[in-house]
Amino acid sequence: MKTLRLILGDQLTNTIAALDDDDLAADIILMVEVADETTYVSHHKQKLVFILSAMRHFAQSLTARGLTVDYVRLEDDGNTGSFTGEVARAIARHKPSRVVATRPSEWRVLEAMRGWQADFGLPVELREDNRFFCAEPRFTRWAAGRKSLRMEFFYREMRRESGLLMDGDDPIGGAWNFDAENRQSWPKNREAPARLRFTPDAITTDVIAMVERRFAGHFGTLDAFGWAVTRPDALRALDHFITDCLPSFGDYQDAMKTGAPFLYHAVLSPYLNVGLLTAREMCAAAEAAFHAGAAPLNAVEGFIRQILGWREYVRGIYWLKMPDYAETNALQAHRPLPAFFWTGKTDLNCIAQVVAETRAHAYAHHIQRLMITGNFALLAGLEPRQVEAWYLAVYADAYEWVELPNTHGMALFADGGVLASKPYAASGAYIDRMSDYCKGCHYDPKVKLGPKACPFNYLYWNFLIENQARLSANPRMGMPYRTLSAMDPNRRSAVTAQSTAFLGSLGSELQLRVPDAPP
Ligand code: FAD
Ligand code: DLZ
Ligand code: SF4
Repeated sequence: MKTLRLILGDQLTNTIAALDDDDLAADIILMVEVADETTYVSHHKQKLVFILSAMRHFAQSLTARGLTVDYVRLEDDGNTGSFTGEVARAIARHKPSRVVATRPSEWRVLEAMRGWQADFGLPVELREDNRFFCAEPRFTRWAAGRKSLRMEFFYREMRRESGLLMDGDDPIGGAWNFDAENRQSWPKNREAPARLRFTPDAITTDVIAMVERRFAGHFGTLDAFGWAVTRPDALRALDHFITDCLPSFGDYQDAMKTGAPFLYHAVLSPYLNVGLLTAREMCAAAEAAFHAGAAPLNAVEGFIRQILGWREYVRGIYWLKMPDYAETNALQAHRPLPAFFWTGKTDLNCIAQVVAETRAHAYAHHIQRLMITGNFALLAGLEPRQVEAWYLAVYADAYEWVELPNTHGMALFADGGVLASKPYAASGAYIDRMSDYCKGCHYDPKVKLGPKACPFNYLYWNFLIENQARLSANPRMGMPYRTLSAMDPNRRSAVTAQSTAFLGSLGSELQLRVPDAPP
């Protein structure tokens, strides 16, 4: 039976479910570059180059395995621009008896695929994505009947089921979580380690030229493109992280330093999310480093928790709650995204630094995303949909299944507390403690009101005032609301007045998006 096997751009794994059969000799493997995917948000240029080049290299590796690959490029004649259109054309070309695919990672693509069997008049088999520790039904079972879906409890079950860092039924080291040791700021004279980057080969160079030509108006630069685009290179990046960075990963996980975007972070999420690396092998490599005495428990547990805990958990929440999840706006935030999210032109130095690094690398680490841009968007009451479109566009690792819960739930509290027990709201003092950004800033994090006051300071109190009816009953917000109620009424009015003036001066989103057409 001749089968058409579809592999999407984030399914670049040799053992992907759609290829899981004994005899693939008569089959056609279909991979398609389509305008729908390259333009549903204004993807960072590096994200486009990374995905398209990784797809082309993956197709080459399948051909080298002796498989037949039908690869459609973005600029090929007749390209319809959609997955549905390209599968229809491939069916007409190859006349298969059935189509096999792995379930897509995003809701909008699954919605389109659900109609294929009827549209094409032949069997379409969608297989469970086997690259996650926790299959969707398993997460649904975990969530059933629970009042609160906190990550920590889910994580413990995943530890038990995977056996990672376990000593029989107990966690190695006697605790599930060593975060108390993981909150250090960056020491003054410490240098961040050099990171492995990869020189573009001929395939990547071709894609860079195409992206520069076709997506000139998209956010980001390609000057520093150094992402791995093959599995062997992604494995080298993993090896480098485990040896040179993992030992200090935990200690400085929350630190931020000007001009040093990566610190001891893995910088592996783009590879993991497209399938060049797997979650199991990343966790196993970290665990092996611990058992070999090469990395301490606080670092290894912290790293494994990000993948086995957070990553699996946000995916579970996404599929449990979509499509309604994306529609909520629990804090009724409606202000437009300021243009400086795209231009970086702002005198708030922390934001300017994070946007500049994002533009240069299509990367920012978790605390930059959560506590700088995310915190600002939360305090300023920016419209969730606009903020989410920004996060989905600008990071090389961004796919809705992982971006949306992190932005909508964790950063913006737009889900009303499904994911986080309280909003991650912080004033300038937090940013000053965890970074060196404030030293180069026009504003002063110690000043609360007036022209030199850090905007995060008055916006923090203004956020509490604006959301008093929605948040004051939250037991974890008791302390800030008690402080607010003790605030001098004149001071409270001054906070509101300065916040209103500041928010009124923000302006709105620049339209950077250009039509996906060659000049
Ligand atoms: P490290 O900090 O070194 O962590 C190791 C790995 O753990 C990562 O590679 C990643 O796969 C995983 N991980 C860590 N934190 C999370 C998390 N909260 N959710 C899921 N996986 C996690 N991550 C994405 O992969 N794609 C996104 O689109 C994305 N959007 C985000 C948006 C916001 C507002 C926030 C606050 C976080 C977002 N994250 C996203 C999570 C996290 O910031 C990135 O996974 C991380 O910064 C990737 O860099 P790294 O590989 O150096 O990670
Ligand atoms: C993100 C992306 C981009 C930019 N381009 C493509 C593409 O041309 N072809 C493709 O198969 N996948 C691409 N992707 C990844 C898809 O958006 C991703 O696989 C789906 O959203 C999964 O639901
Ligand atoms: Fe950001 Fe405020 Fe620090 Fe400036 S002073 S860098 S705005 S936190």
